[in-house]
Amino acid sequence: MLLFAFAGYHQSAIVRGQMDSFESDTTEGWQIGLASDPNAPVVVDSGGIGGAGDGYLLTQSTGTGGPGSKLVFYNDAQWTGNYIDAGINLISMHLNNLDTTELVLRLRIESDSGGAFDTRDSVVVPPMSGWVVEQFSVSPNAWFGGPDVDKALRSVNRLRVYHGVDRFFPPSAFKGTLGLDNITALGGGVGVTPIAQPGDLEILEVYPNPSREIVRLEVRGVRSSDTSVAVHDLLGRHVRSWPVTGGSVDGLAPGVYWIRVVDGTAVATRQFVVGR
Ligand SMILES: [Ca+2]
Repeated sequence: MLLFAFAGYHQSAIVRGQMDSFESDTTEGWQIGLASDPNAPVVVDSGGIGGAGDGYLLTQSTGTGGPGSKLVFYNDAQWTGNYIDAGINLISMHLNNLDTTELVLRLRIESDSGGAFDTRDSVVVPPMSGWVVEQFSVSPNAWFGGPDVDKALRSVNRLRVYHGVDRFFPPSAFKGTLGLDNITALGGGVGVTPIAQPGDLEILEVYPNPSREIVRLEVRGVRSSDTSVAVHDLLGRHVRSWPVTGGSVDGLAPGVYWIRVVDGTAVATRQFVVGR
């Protein structure tokens, strides 16, 4: 499946549709900065949202003071770059709170030229949650900080994920254990205007939507002969492969799904609904 062909390969700047799935035995650049720290993120090769054999990223903090006391980790590789031009307005993650304290998660971007910003809204993950799917808005109005959010989003040097009850960084020491999987950069989310360049790969139409039998797609910007369409459920499971013109939803449970079109190195995603 083409999706896995990209696992383990990372460009140096963000691209719409990129996904960290932790199937390559590396943390895919997620770190806390100290290789010697006992609580640096690690990859667990089984027990992700897909169950046995599905790898995920495990992060921990002690809450006792000193290195590794706070649940804060970051990436300064494939999650850097220009979020505006890449058309990214959501970051989706599969999360599993493996401890007995509620997690209040936020994102932080740091830019050498635009300053540092934290997400206004947090994602709350209940104690011992099991795997859940959450999305962070990364649109310009999702952030507070300073001085220049547009400049920061165009030149992100570091993306952090952290537990912080208050909107202050760095957060307090905290004892937590969090699993993450399928960290995905999305554009064109519900209620958000997609930012597209003319000629970019884009799913223009999904119809009918909601769909019951056959879904037809209108895709703009296909340039290569190596194009695939995959359908995923909200848990990230691959449930269908279609030609670029669309396909059948026969047998799929009613609910929300993602369509992911891959054309060479370009990726476009869009949500649709399977009706009853
Ligand atoms: Ca995985």
